[in-house]
Amino acid sequence: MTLLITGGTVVGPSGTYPADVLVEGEKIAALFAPGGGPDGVETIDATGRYVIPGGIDAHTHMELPFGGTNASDTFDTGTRAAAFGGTTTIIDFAVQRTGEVVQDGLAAWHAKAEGNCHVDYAFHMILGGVDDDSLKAMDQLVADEGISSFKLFMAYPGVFYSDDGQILRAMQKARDNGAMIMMHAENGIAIDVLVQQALARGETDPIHHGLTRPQALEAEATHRAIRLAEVAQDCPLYIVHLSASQALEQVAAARDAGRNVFAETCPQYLYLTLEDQLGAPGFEGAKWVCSTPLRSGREHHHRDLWKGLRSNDLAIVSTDHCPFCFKDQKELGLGDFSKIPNGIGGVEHRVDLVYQGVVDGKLSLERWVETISTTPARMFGLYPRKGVIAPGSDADIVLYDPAGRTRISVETHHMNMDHSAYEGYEIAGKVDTVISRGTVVVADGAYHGRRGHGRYLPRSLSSYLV
Ligand code: DUC
Ligand code: ZN
Ligand code: ZN
Repeated sequence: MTLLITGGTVVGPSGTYPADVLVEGEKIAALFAPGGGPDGVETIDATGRYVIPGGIDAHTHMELPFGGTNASDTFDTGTRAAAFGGTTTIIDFAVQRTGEVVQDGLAAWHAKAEGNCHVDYAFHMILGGVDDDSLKAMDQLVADEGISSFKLFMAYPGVFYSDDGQILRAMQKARDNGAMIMMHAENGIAIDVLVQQALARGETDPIHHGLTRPQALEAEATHRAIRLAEVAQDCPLYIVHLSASQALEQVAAARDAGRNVFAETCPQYLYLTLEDQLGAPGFEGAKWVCSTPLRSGREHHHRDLWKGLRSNDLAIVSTDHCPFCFKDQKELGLGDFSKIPNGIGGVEHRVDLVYQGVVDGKLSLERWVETISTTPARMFGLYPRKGVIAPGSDADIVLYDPAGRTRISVETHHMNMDHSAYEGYEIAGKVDTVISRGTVVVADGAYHGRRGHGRYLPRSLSSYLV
């Protein structure tokens, strides 16, 4: 099918300019000066809209078994919600549990996703146990499976935790095979001591989840990860869900020193706070229990994170989409905050929430597109197939209406959650039309996509490495 998108303003890494975009089949075929495209083809009028590459959410957890339950979005419900929000690619985390064969964990993730996704998907691999076998498996996944990034945890002892020796070995392997090490940087051993002490004092409310995970323990782990990567001869390192000013200082210092260190943040750390959300009365705050935790609004985390996005010390905004319903799931932690499943759902709202930063004068239009699409594609080996409006790229295209408005609510969202972390938020801007590999999947607020349209994307190495 041939489709011409006319009258819009293309936004991408090379700037913002009026252009008509020709789509042939699943690919972008050409860009024309306005009015320069062929006649007699199906046309979408994008007048007054931004034409941007489909969003890439580089951090999701569909169906993750965690905290005694499973994340409530399946690949079906979660990728459909992603499409509604202008995200046309997700990179989810396949899981190797401690004692499990890495390839078995990956096969289980393929089985969950295959035939169920509405948009394209790729995988990172969580290593829950670093040993001789999993180190060997890293080479095989990079060479044969299109998986070029591995997540390790300095938190969650007894679940996903790796000690410093394991981390160093995985980093040395990544240095050799070109993979990216993604790090959950929180000192989980120290956090567990604080958690036990808080519970012994009778401090059981959700806010204590945040108070027992102080930013010093995120900054310390971030620093340690950076130094371990240095010992591993500057292994590429990507800090996930960075939430705190002091952790950002560590990343900025490493980047100033020319190191292969990158980081992402998430909308929850740009908008929500420990006091207002996690500290909501009664058990309500459980909705916002996630790790790393929301930070204090009395400090300057929001300001510093937006600045980090401008300066590229923070390269990407991902969601860490890990939804749990309040009823029966978050409620597992009634009377004990440490039993609340960790996670916030937001895959549907990232494109809008970061656009609000443009409206508020905190980010340029181009930086918006970079942080939600182009940089994730480059960081994780999907560029230029994804992340750019250019001939030869997949026709993953979002028409974004700056004059529209988005109101976020559980009443209207499409994620499989019984609450919204952003209930009542109003965004000046709106996802208007979403195209995934040449197929219109969302238009006029209605869904036209289908389960099974989304394909697995084998990835190459990061474009940011020399
Ligand atoms: N943090 C969360 O909040 N949920 C899933 C895993 C993680 O690291
Ligand atoms: Zn994590
Ligand atoms: Zn995560």
